[in-house]
Amino acid sequence: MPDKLKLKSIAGNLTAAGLRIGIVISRFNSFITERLLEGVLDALSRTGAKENQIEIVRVPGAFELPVAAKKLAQSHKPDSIICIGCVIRGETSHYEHVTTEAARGIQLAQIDTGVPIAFCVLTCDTLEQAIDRAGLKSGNKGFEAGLAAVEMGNLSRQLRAASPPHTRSAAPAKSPRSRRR
Ligand code: INI
Repeated sequence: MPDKLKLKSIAGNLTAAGLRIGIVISRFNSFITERLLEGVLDALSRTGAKENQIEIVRVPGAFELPVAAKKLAQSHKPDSIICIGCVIRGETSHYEHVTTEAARGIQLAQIDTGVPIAFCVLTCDTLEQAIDRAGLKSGNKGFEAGLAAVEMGNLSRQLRAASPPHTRSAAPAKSPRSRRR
């Protein structure tokens, strides 16, 4: 990279102070989703969130996560949302439909509303895999999603506030009159 370019980059920090966070959690496989919720809340409290900054919405299954997340984003306008679910592969093709539509719907909801939505939906072949990812062997995926939500909430705030690069200048521009002299 040439020495003379001093490029500014923007990244969200991991401080939850002042952020409003929504959580949408599915009751299906609640044995797993409640553990993921514990991981999310751990990340939020370690980054400084207080109870009055967090709102929890419950839905029947992962298939219902997108519509609830979208409505929450539109009505309460949180800084970010975390969708929590767990889909375990069964004998039928139901699994494929639920996982595909949950992922697609959550992506559409965040693109349509502009509110970042962390994807904390486990898609597993077995219950054992789900247990591992909800805090046993592979850490708690809820914790990762909580951190992502805090980072993206802060990034969104900064992007809303930041002026685009071409409007910034290192030194104030001289007026045409003073340049003529
Ligand atoms: N919902 C889940 O969240 N996880 C699953 O594993 C699951 N399976 O396997 O069926 C599941 N199904 C329910 C679905 O999300 C809807 O709630 C239901 O189809 C009603 O719309």
